[in-house]
Amino acid sequence: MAVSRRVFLASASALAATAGPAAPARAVPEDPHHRIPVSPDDTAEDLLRKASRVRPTARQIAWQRLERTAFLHFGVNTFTGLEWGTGDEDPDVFQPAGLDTDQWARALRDGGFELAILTVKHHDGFVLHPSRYTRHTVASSSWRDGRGDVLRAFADSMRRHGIKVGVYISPADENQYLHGVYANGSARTDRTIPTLVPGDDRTPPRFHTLPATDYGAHMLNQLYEVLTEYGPVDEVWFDGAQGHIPPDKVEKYDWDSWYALVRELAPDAVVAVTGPDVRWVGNEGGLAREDEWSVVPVRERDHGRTDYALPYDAPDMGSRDALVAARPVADFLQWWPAECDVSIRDGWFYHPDQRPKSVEQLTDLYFRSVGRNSVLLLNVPPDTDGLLPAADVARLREFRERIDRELPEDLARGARTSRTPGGVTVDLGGEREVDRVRLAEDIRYGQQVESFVVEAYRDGRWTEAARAGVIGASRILLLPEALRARRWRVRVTGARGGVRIAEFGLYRSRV
Ligand code: FUL
Repeated sequence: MAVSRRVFLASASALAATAGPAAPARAVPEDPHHRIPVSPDDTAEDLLRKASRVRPTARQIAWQRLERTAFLHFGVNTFTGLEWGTGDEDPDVFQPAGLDTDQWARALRDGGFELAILTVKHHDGFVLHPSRYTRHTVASSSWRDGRGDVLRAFADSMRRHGIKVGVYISPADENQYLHGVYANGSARTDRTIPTLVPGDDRTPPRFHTLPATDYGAHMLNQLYEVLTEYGPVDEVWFDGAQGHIPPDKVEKYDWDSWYALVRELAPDAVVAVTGPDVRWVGNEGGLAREDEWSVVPVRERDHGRTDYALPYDAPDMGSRDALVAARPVADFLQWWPAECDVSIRDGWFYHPDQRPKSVEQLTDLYFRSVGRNSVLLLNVPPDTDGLLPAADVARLREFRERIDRELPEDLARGARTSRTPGGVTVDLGGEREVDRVRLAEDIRYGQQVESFVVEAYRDGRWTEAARAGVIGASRILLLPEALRARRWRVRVTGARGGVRIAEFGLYRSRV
């Protein structure tokens, strides 16, 4: 696998987790370096100094190393053909007769994926496990006589195949709207989680008291089920959508309470997208910016929600200019690395008339996400049989094989390496042809590099091979043509603070 092949010059060992007690709910307890307060009075130099001091949490470091992660959109929409359901579907439409989550896991493993996120609940409110808190679930379908549990099968299969488990739990819930729970205008009051129901035989080690609306409590109870009954979870993915409810209705999400419960029950999980740990890159095409910063200016909104200080799709999220542009509105500079979500097909859910993207398209997406300091989140939707379609399975394997050929053996592995304050030089011991360069900063010390050049020693002098901006956790450069040289170096030409290069890999592609 590409991840294990990567050579780190300084290994990024795990830091201690920083989870805190869940109750009472409050803004997410974090390492003080995860985000640093800023004010409109800060000078440009103050902002730069603070940006240089921001650090990732242990769970973010682990997440940024995953490289390739997968999304599985699966639910009633798979059977109705919709992308957004209505909440009043007949649960009996859900009939994945041939469900085989081991087939999903094998295909994802073969595609080089390290984590997979299942839509446990999409905006329609249909839940893929037999929840105690709604009847819009697999248990109301005649599939497997109402005893089916897709979340259980998914989580077990992924772990059996060494893939980490993530859950998508839509905050928007059309079904709960129809039942008068979602957006019902109820007050935010203290709730006891889990809320036991008649016949409930759970004996929780402790109950959590968290402020929430009626619907907020419903979400908390669902989170409690998912995070206590299905083993360890490594990513909780919250969308920000409100669903198709009348414009005068709104559910003000209890983000602080939801985050506090996740931290308590799944301390290693990153909370993604509408969450403090992982930032949506700003498009659903899987494309990161050329210079993608993990340290970005943010605002804190609505019960602790991390929000962009600049527009979510601003072309520049974190340069010196961006820090200054955000100054009037920013509350913090935060470690908020980008995740690039995109579907292998046009839709998020399976539609028989759609086809998977080509290997060339997927490879291009890889270089524009993983190659640009981001994590790729590729959606591969299961079909109405409950299987990943054969064409997609084949495409995933071809994709992984192609990346293996794009970045085969690292020629710099084991090479003589010398370090200077401004860079790293490697001596390959003999002339080698190189056309791909992979770099990483040791992000335990933040993201510092603003510009750098890669040079090859040719004809008695250092010659520029490539020039770029940020590095971060992962930067891959494609050289316009293969160059032959014995000595190679990376020279940092602009930085915010002390730079530690963790990886300087040199490759000759075989494509
Ligand atoms: C969006 C949702 O509305 C889509 O249906 C999909 O789940 C995507 C990943 O996030 O905001």
